[in-house]
Amino acid sequence: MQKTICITGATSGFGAACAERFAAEGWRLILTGRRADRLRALREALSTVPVHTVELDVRDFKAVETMVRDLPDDFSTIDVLVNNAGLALGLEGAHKTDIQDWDTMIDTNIKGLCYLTRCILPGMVERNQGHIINMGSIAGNYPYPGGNVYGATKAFVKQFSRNLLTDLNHTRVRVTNIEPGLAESEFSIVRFHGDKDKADAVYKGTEPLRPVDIAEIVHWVTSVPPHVNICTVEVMPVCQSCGPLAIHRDV
Ligand code: NDP
Ligand code: 8X3
Repeated sequence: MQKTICITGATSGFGAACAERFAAEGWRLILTGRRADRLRALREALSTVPVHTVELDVRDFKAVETMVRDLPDDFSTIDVLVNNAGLALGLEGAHKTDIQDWDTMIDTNIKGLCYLTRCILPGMVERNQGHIINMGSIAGNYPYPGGNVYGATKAFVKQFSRNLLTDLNHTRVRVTNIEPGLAESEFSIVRFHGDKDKADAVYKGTEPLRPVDIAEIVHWVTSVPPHVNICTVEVMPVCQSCGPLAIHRDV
């Protein structure tokens, strides 16, 4: 039976790579994002499988509800939801940051992820089958200067994923939190509000993770036997590690 995957934030980076990866396996795709031109291009590029695209801002609960309610029959049984849409904005200290950036990250990375989950999960529970894959981050595990609210949203994703597993313990629905480290996509361009030079500097002299690496992991967690739940995958490029604790000395 052809399976159906719903991927949020499919218009770029990890989401687009996941769409390609699952298309190659013959899955039915529900692809969402705000950029209509990118969705159109995906539909054309992935025409070997059935693709349903929805222009969707995950921060809009009513739109999320409508999307799920109005899915064409062929796409209405979602086997896997990849809660991938998300972003970091800014790298300022908490005393300088733009409050709107904080609001946008909270609304997208936390509330948007909750909205999709809340609307799609009932069908999975009813069918006693499904998989929610959340895109967390190492930023939810390790603090770094300027990571303030972004890292905190990803810490939310970690605990939400764990709590979901307890709610779903009586079902066969699986939940996975994937926590990537440094990965090159449009992530840093977005973080630095379109400053491409600043974004490029993040990856200079490194061999970062690529979106295809993450797509491979997303595919792997779905492909283990149904009684196995990969709860968390933390993944960094070889060139990255955790830093030592910092001590400021007044000397
Ligand atoms: P990209 O910027 O390349 O992709 C982000 C995607 O999210 C885009 O498709 C964008 O689509 C979508 N998106 C953003 N805001 C919204 C919104 N309000 N509604 C709907 N879609 C939205 O970044 P990545 O692929 O790297 O990031 C994907 C996820 O991975 C994010 O959650 C990010 O936090 C996480 N992550 C990234 C890491 C990295 O280093 N790159 C590391 C760890 C985690 P559109 O603009 O068309 O709406
Ligand atoms: C993205 C990784 O280190 O830029 O979540 O926060 S990091």
